[in-house]
Amino acid sequence: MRIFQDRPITDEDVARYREDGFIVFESIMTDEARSHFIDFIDQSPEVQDLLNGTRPLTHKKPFHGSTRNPLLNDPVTERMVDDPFLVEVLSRTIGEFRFDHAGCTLHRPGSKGFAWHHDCYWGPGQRNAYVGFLTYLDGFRRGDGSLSVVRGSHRVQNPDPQARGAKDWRDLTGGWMERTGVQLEEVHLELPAGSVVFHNTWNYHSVSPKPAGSAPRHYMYIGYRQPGGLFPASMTLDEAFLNRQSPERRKLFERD
Ligand SMILES: O=C(O)CCC(=O)C(=O)O
Repeated sequence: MRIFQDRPITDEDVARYREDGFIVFESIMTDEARSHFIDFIDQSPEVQDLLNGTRPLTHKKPFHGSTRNPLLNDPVTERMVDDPFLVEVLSRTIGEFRFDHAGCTLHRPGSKGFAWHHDCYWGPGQRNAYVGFLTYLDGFRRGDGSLSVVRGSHRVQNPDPQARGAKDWRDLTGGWMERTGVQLEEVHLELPAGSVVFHNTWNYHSVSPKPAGSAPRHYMYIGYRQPGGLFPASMTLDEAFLNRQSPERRKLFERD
């Protein structure tokens, strides 16, 4: 099964990543791979529990069903980690890279979305790049679980974890625009099915709520980092998984 369409990474893409902190690849995933991942999400026990109402009601995000680690439970995800398209994006933007984590989620109508935040929290002395592929299996219309990003905000790098949950990204930048004179710009995306947003995790982003009556949203994430330190969400992979990887491939999963 091919996972991504052929799409060379251009110098313009790389320049956009450096300037904006993200690159949008519209409809880049093949329909076959999209259907596969949608079925994987729908059939996962966690999502089934959510849909059948058998999940405890006290759960923090009652409208989200996150699946088991897709990397350990789905051979196509296992293959996707070093898919030639992802490898080219990563090599051209951050150079050497390691797998960091992966996840799949079902967002149901009624879910609240996510307030402005970034996903990068470096430890002391840590400066390795941390990036991810946000994958929208069904795509989205603006205002219906849609992603907004702040162009150029990867430069701010405000490590304050309190940034999470603040109402407006301007509150999170700690006066960065005033200090530097560089204007940041909010971009509200609308994407067709199978689109991928590759982002620097310092980029501020938010997700709009999903209105009642809208279709469920199938979302997939795969994160990578340069060697140089783990992040809070970095995944530990089990021995059985690591043992079946070739020696060259094991490098991808090193925890350096
Ligand atoms: O669901 C999305 O579109 C993005 C999710 C997100 O903001 C995050 O995982 O940090």
